[in-house]
Amino acid sequence: MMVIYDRQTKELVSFAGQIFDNGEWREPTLAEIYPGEDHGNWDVVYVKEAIKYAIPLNELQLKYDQNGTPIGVERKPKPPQIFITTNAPDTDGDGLPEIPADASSKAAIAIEVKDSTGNLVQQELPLNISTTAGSLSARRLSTQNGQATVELTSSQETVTAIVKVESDGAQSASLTFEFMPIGA
Ligand SMILES: [Ca+2]
Repeated sequence: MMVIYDRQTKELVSFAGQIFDNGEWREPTLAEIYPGEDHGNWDVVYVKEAIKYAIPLNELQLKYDQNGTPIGVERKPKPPQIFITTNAPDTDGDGLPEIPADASSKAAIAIEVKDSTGNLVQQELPLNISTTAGSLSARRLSTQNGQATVELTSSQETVTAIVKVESDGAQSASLTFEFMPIGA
C-alpha cells in the first residue's frame, strides 16, 4: 500500500491500497486517486505492512530511516498525562471527596505526571493549578520527579470546588470537591 504525504509539511495526506488492474494487483498512481487535483507537493512511500485503517490519520506520523528518508508511518507518541488524588474522604459515596465548609479545613492534593507507558516524567514540568472555590496553597508549581503536592482550603460556602491542574503539552486533570455543611 502507499502512504501519501506532503513533502514540505511532512503531514500525512492519506493511504491507498493496491488496485486490481488487468488481472494484476498494483499500486495506484496519485493521478488515479486524485484525478485533476494538484498534488505537486505530495510524495509517496510504499510500505509492505498494512496499516490499520481504523487509526485516525492525526494519530499517525511519518517514520524515517537514519538518513531522514520517509519509510512508512508510526503512531505519534502520546502526551504525558496528569493525575490527581487527594486524602480528603468521600463519606457519602458519590465519588466526590469532601471538606468541611469552615474556611480552615484542608485537603492535600497529590499530583503526578506520567508518560504513555505509565512512568513518572522525570523532567521538571511547570504546573498551573486553579480552583473554582476555596483557596490553594499555590497556583504555580513545578514537578519534582513527576510529582507535586498542593493544599486546598475550603470556603464557608457549601459549594463544589473544581480543582484543575494543567501543564503545556500534557493532558490536564481535574478533581471536584464538596464543601460540606458543618455538622451535617
Ligand atoms: Ca462525596
